[in-house]
Amino acid sequence: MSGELSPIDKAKFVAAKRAADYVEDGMRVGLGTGSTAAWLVRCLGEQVREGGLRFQGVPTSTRTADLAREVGIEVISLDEAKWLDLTIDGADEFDGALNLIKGGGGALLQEKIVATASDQMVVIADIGKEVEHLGAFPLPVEVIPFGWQTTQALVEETLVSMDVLGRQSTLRMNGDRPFVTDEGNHILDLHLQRIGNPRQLSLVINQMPGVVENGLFIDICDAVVIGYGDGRVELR
Ligand code: ABF
Repeated sequence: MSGELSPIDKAKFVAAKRAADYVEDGMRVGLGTGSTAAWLVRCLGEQVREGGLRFQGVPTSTRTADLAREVGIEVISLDEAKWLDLTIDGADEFDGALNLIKGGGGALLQEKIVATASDQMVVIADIGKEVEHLGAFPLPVEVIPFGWQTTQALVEETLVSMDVLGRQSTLRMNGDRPFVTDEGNHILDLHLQRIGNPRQLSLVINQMPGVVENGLFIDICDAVVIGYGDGRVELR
């Protein structure tokens, strides 16, 4: 399945393949979004088709739902599952405390709901996602379309009193139109460079009217499976 891969894709593939070992018969599993999570879904599909693995998957986006069905995974909704044994998902950054920035793929809201409803969350990532301090990757904040510019101004104003280096934000675009999430919302990307206190920032951002959720995952991730371009895998 992996053929001839570039080092970055190999790193994603080996992390995903190792994390697939966490999935056992009878489990209900949250399936993440993004290119690393897509490798996971393909690996699990192969095990379902050829190895007889039986589990139910709860996708975190329409993209992942489509892929999961295509590779033969039984897909159910979160409300059908009610609670999950495990979620495996990618990330944009992770730090030493296993706090994360997610949402570069635009699916942070479903990803956070699904991960929070799971006994265990395992992140799969290439080593390039590891950081000392979160924030070099722009922090995605999902906002409702109504009055989004007012929400953006409020967010930027509030950042003045936060322990961050940058304060600019941009509306995520899809061509010449605002990007629209699976829930019909927009995304503001906050260019903070360095987040001194991710927990406090997350709480403050989520209190603002117009904000639906932000991409900081604090105390949600239990383990990170890290892939390297030479095929090595490491567990944090
Ligand atoms: C999802 O996909 C995200 O939360 C994150 O934004 C992104 C990571 O993408 P990739 O695996 O393609 O780097 O997991």
